[in-house]
Amino acid sequence: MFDLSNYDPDSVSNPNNNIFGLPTTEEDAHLVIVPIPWEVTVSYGSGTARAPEAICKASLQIDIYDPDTPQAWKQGFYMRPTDRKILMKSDYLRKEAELYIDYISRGEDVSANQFMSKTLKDVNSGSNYLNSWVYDQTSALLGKNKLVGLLGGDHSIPLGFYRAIAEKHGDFGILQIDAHCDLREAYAGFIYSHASIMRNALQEVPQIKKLVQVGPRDFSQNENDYIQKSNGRVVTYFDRIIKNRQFEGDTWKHIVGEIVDELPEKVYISFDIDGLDRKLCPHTGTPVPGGFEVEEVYYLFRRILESGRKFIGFDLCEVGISDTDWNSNVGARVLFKLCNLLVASSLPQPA
Ligand SMILES: [Mn+2]
Repeated sequence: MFDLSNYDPDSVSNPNNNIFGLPTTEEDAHLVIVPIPWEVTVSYGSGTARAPEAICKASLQIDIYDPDTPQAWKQGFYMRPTDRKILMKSDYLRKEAELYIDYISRGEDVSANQFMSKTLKDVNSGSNYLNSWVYDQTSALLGKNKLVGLLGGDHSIPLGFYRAIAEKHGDFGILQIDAHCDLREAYAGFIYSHASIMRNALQEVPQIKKLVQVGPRDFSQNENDYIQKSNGRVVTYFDRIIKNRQFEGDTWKHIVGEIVDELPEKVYISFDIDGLDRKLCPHTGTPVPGGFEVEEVYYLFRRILESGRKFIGFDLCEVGISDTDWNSNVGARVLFKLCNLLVASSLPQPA
């Protein structure tokens, strides 16, 4: 078991330590964070593939104390080093994808161009490779009874993890915090686009019985129709509906009660950082005005935990990078909260 008898959380962080400055090894840790440095299909700003390293650096500054779950960190959190092969593959394919997006944005016909047809094929097979890689990594960790969280990268990354979680846990629900619905079909021809993650998840992972989306404020008619036709499998709390209810005097407490009631017993959190107000994620891939403060989302998480539901895994995606470390600073704090929740939820008594 992880021995923290000599660890003083109030001391200055040793930069050689792991995430949050903890002296943890993978073997010791109850929870393992797998960084996924991947952003091949991004349609706007780039940089998220390098977020895990920036977040790890920023995480050394965090105070190891969460009043909601004060004992949880003692279970040990560990983040694996970034896989350079995956990062290089992402960099290469992203360049190809950029040329392709530029080509189709001019209204050109892909099937008429051999080079572009090959590019599209390469990107899609690269995404397939990534999905299998994520599945292999995460199912091996789950097999060792580790708790697992993913750190992106763009929002296309968790599909392989959803498959692994489904095999381990059976039926579950996803709570998605996001400015977007991510229910598009093959955005720009990319089957496994960041804008399609939930569409693909619902299609390929039947154990996902419910998708509860909180915060979308930039979505298409098609996505809206898809939600309406989902027979309640997808329930969306749009930003404007939440805000309108609050303007009319409804409380966040009341709305959160409804959201919690929609969730099944086992809850997976898919946290796209752009669900927050942009001031908290200025360099995220696809920023949108509106969104939440962190405390509003933490309150929702707390209520889910108090309801007796169980968190089974998470991904945190779309955190940007910049010269100032503000994006990664917020990202590190959200990551710490997610780690604490997942561990607390796995203990017999709330930690
Ligand atoms: Mn998203």
